[in-house]
Formats: sequence, C-alpha cells, structure tokens
Amino acid sequence: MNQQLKPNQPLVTHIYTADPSVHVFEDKLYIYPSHDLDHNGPDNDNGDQYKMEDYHILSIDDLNSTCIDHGEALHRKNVPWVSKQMWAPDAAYKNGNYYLFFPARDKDGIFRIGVAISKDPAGPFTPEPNYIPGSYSIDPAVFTDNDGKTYIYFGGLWGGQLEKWQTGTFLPDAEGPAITAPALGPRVAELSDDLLTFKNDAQEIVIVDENGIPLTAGDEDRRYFEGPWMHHYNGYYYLSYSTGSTHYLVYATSKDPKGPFTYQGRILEPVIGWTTHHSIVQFKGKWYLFYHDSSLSGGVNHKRCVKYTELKYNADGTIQTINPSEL
Ligand code: FUB
Repeated sequence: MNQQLKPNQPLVTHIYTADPSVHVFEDKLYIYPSHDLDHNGPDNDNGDQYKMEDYHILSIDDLNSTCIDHGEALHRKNVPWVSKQMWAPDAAYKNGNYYLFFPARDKDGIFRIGVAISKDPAGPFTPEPNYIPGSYSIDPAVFTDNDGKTYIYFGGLWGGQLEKWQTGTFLPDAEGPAITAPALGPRVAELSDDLLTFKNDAQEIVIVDENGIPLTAGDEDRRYFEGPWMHHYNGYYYLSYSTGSTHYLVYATSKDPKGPFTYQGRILEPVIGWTTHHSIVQFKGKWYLFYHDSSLSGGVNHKRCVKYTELKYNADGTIQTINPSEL
C-alpha cells in the first residue's frame, strides 16, 4: 500500500498509526510507528484504549515520493512474554542487524521492553524469547552516540507505570510524587554491545529549569510525561518528550547524554487528540519532526495518524515552536 507524501498530512490512511520513531537506514527514511487498533472500547487514563497488537514498518525514499507500508513486521502472538498492548517502538542498526525495541505488558500486566531482530529494516523481526532484564515502563528510544555507545531512553507516567517503579521494585499501588516534589524523569541505560541487555541498571534523568532547579511534578507544562527522543545538534544532546496532560512536545539540552538536562522550550503546540509523540531526524540536509494526531479519525484518541513537518533551529540552537493550527 503506497501513498503520495505531503507535509502535515497522514503518511498513510489505510491503517491508523502513531508514535513515529524515524531513522535513516540505507539512505531512506524508515518509520517505526505504533499500529492503532480500530475499536469502540472505553478510553481511560490507564491507556486501555491503546490495544495495539502488531507493528507495520513504513518507509520513504525521499519526501517527493510515496510512503510504503511493508506489512506486518511483528505480531503479539509471536512474542512469548507478551500479553497485550504493543506500544511505541523504536529501532537501531548495528553490525548488519536491525533491532526493533518495543514495550508491551508481560503476563503479569507489567510493561517491559523487548527486542526483535531482522536483517531487513522493514522486518519481519524475530523476537528474543524474554524481555530485556531490568527493563520496565514504555516508549523506548535508542540513540547511538558519536563514540559508538548506544543508550536506551524510556519511561511514561500513568498507563506507562513509571510511578510504580520509584523504589526500583514494581509497587502496583504507588502514586506519583507530591506536586511540589521533583518530577519523575525518564530513564536511561547504556546497551550492551549486542544491544540485547542493559550494561547497568537504568538511571533516572534529571530535568532542571534555567536556575538549575529540578522541575516539579506539578509543573505539568514542562515536566516529563512520556515519549522521549534523543538527538545531537551542534555539540548538545537534545532530549525531547511529551508533557502528556498538557499535550506539548518540549525539549531540554545537555552536554552529557545522561544529563542533567536544562529545559529549553516547546517544539509542538497541542495537536488534535490527547497524546502527542514524535521523533526528530536529519535527512538530505534538513531536519524533520515526525509526529501524530487524531485528525484521520475526527479526534478519536486511539485512532491516530503519523505526519511530518520541517523543524527549524534558530542561530542560538533553540528550536522554533511549531503550531499545528498554522500548518
Ligand atoms: O501509543 C500508546 C501510547 O500513547 C504511547 O506509548 C505513548 O507515548 C502515547 O502516544
């Protein structure tokens, strides 16, 4: 199924897609999205409406061409440890293999992160029998630094269960911090050379304001919620993420891939639909933001579509805020 590309329009319309993680592989753009399931079930803060069961990989030769859907790349029924909810994935390449990283609930209902491997960036992917030991929560984003080290960033509040891991153990009834306490941060771990395990326990990333004070849990316009992405620009690491309940995509910068990161500003104002999730990629000399909204379904939160738009930096390295209503 191929579809002609246009900026700020759905990449594909024959399926619902969300949570685009985009990479340049083999001189093309490969998009690793969630595949939203079309259903009329309930919508709640636990994210039960996001019932995804498989992944379809998309690709684009260039931005004047079409978007290709390569079909089912991995299905829940082929992953032994998964019970349900295959949420936002990401991908990486190393030593001739492509790796699909994906969060899903295990048989106990706890979100974990798994890996599947293919020789082809479009799959099909063969899953490892178990999730990554020590992994938890959702929204993996994998970043390889200039020195060859590969990091995985992850974590999400509410349905993503990050609140329940504050002690390092899963506590099913744990609540988030008080609104005046430091917000929970995303997690980062360096991956082993074969990309299949964490080298060490994941550590929490601290995001601070312009005075070096950690953002608080009540600062919902700026604090981390879900959907981390990492990229490098002009000597700085840019950690971008969704603020969830306030529906912004924002970013923070650091000289160290593990932070602390200093909050900088907004990338994208709220889109149609509750969630907002993105990736940032450089392709043929320009920078692009891949994002989703719920416009294809007229605003149904779990029936989303992936889009792209150009992303521009100011001379000082700040990112120009994009307003979807002006696209
Ligand atoms: O698509 C399911 C969840 O919704 C993702 O994991 C979050 O980032 C949000 O987009």
